[in-house]
Amino acid sequence: MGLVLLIVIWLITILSTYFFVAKTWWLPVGASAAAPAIDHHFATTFIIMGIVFVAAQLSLGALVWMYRDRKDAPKPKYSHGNMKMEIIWTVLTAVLFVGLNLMSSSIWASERFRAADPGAVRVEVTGMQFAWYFRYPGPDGRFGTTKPELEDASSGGEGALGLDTADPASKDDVVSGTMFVPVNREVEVILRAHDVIHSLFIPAMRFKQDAVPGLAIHMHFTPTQTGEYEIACAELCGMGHYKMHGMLKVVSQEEFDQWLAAREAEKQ
Ligand SMILES: [Cu+2]
Repeated sequence: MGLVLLIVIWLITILSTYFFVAKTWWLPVGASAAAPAIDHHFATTFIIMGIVFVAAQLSLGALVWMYRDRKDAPKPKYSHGNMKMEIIWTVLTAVLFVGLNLMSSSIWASERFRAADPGAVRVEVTGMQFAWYFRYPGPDGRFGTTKPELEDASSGGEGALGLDTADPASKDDVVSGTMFVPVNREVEVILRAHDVIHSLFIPAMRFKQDAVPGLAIHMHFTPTQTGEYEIACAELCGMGHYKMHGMLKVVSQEEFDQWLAAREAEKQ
């Protein structure tokens, strides 16, 4: 029985490790400025944790076999544990955990705590059950007022956001169901939620941030490759969570200007 367990434990360990080493299911393309640093940190974490995982599982299998039930086995002894060992692995785990956090904190800070470039494209992203809306301030550079009493999710677009058309600043606001941004320019995301907590997740941008009702959370990222990328909601936000899906289109500055101008024209 000890041998069977040893084989099962080692097989699971080797098989699961293989998929990570062979990168069978790996990250999608990283198309933002922060992607290389994030991926590097991700890989470092995986290698360190992978070594710990493989070592722990291999010794588990070996110990199961070494201490299997045998006729001539020595009598089992009760152990109170080993204080020294407890301290060593608790400290090691703490150092590893805190160290990995410190190593990555500058990446997080660069997208969250550093203010966005003055020339960044500002996009207000609103999550609601179960859609994402993207609002651009238009030529005046100001977002118009939104009012909760004007919100009507069924009307979609501006109506869903509760845009107050009486406010002059709202006249040129553009609301879209698809996120358009120009390539190689910083995008300042102003993240909001209407109802529950959602999470804006754009895997190709290595971007993920919760949207919390009552807060306007500022984050920024810089797309470096044109293309179409998936947007998902990464917070279990209700029955329709699975279909809370959107698209990010990273285009040239020219195409972006044309798109925005066309949306403005539609409004007139
Ligand atoms: Cu959601």
